Amino acid sequence: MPGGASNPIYPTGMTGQNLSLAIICGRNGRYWRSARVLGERCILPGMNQMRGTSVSLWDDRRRSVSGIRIEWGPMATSVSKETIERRGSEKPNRVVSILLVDDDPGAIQLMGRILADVGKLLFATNGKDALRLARDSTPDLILLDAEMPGMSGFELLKMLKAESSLADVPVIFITSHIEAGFEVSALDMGAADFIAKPLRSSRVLARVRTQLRVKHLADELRRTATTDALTGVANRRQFDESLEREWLRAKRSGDPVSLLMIDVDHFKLYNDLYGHPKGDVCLRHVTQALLSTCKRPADLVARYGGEEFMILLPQTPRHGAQRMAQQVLDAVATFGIFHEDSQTTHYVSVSVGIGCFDDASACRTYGSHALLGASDLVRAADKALYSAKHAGRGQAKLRDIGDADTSEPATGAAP
Ligand code: GH3
Ligand code: MG
Ligand code: MG
Ligand code: MG
Repeated sequence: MPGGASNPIYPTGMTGQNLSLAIICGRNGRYWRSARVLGERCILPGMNQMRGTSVSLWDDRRRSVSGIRIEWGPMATSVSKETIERRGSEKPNRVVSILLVDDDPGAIQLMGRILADVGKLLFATNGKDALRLARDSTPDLILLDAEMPGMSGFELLKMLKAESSLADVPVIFITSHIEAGFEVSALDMGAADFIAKPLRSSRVLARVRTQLRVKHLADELRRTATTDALTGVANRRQFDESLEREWLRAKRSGDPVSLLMIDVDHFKLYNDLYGHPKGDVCLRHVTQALLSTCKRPADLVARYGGEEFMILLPQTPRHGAQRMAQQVLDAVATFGIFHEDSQTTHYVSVSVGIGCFDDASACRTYGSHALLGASDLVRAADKALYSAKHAGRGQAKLRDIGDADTSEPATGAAP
């Protein structure tokens, strides 16, 4: 392996060409990336030093490119076998945040000192400020004084529990009341725990740490219940819930909504040729490609099942969805995952079915969309996908929600 750390890969005389790069890691790994030759330099998206690896370049017809000089060195960003396998399940380490609410600044100072090393602390001396801070930052835990002028701790607790985004934030009540009845009503209202004043640092720390542990486990449980284990994106359950919500919203507001159903082409052949574990890595790469096309926070990428994915596009009319579909096709092609047995291209490709509901939907004009459901949008996308497969794969087709059950032909997806 050529080892000059400062030597990039220089194909010669290949300017403007797309090449595939095989990276062979030790005995058991082989990854394909597409590379574009700009000037003299071979640009490899997402590549950096990979120690102990060798590389080869191939042209579009899978011939080893002759007359080129391949040297190895650091490139722009890094990808390693571990990185590829971890992709999709990565989660950055997050600092916990705790909101302290008490009308007595002395009590806040004391709690602040006790909890200084536990996480990021936020403070409020009345219920109104506390509610605003909680809405803005969704803390991991709230320590709440029961007796405050204006909005009491009990009133604030009731409001927190009524907001879906804050209902799961544990609240520890702090009070000088020590009667059992007081404690029971706080717990009945949804408080997670109870600490009596005067505050002792060991007791506060132990109770806070316990609640943070429970909260972490509950968050993990929620995450795994809604996340696809292989790819890290939303699973079928989360997709179904989001689609239902967005469809009801679109029906009510009249906003458009579109759906891309994406299916990997000839994926059975990919598994047959390279084996299931490589097939899994390929699905992760396809997921990365799909994620790279989503720019808006409301867009949702989900694994629908097997090698089928969905991208839910709220407030997106058909021309926007058509543009997105083209970006999806391009993004998957840019990954340049070699698929020698594909009957479409020699790389992994996808077909896309677009289902849409927007101003151009005839059902809107006649008001019949009131009778349609979220499943009609899925059926429209599914039928469009079938047309894309039938037309030769590696392309997108579009179908209006109103045509989910008609024999109207799907339209091509060029924006
Ligand atoms: P088409 O172009 O018509 O979609 O053909 P296809 O081969 O992609 O479709 P088919 O439905 O015949 O095969 C889908 C394959 O996807 C078969 C199955 O083994 C594979 N698959 C489904 N889920 C997974 C998975 O989680 N990992 C891997 N490696 N393969 C999977
Ligand atoms: Mg007080
Ligand atoms: Mg399929
Ligand atoms: Mg398929």
